[in-house]
Amino acid sequence: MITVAAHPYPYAFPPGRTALVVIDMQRDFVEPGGFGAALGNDVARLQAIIPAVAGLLAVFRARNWPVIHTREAHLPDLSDCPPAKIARGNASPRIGQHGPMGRLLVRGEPGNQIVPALAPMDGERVIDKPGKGMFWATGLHEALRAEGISHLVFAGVTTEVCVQTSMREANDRGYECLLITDATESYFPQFKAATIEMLTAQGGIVGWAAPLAALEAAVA
Ligand code: TIU
Repeated sequence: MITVAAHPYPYAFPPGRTALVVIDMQRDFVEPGGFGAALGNDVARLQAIIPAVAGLLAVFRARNWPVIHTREAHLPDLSDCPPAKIARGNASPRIGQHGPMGRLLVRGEPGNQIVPALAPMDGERVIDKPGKGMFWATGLHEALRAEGISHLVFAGVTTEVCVQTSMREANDRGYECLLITDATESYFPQFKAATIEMLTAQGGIVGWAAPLAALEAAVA
């Protein structure tokens, strides 16, 4: 086991049974003209974590530990997108409509691709998920169980939406979860802080949190 200095207490993980999950570092959320911007958000905050996420990817890739990337993505006919989700937020443009990076949150569109600096490498799993959580309608739990994965390290955006939902889904399925605090971000700094506090309160009710440096020190 490798032990990371984490909050609320040290996080121990077994190499080989631990995967990195990078949530939704796609142009739709991180670049101007995407879905995040269409909802009225300033995307600059999210761009700032790209170097930390790259550093986290480097830790896992250097050791050939499994890496999973997710994208929030719908089928071109939107048959996997509930009408309530399309209507929500009164965004302009909406999910499925055209923006400067193609149709918003639609599989295969330029805006749906992971930012080039964090592009998936051969052999890394890429999950297109129709929901905020990574287990809803993806089959991912069955795949991870078959591979013996028991621990998940989380990064990506946004902290309180897709990252938190995925970490809660993972916790309910029995995974031991660590969130890397400088490799996740929200459009709202207060929501990021509150999310980390909520996930780790009550003795780590959902999981642990630690900065990238703590993980790097633990694996060195
Ligand atoms: N709006 C927002 O904060 N997030 C999302 O819609 N999706 C993800 O977090 N990926």
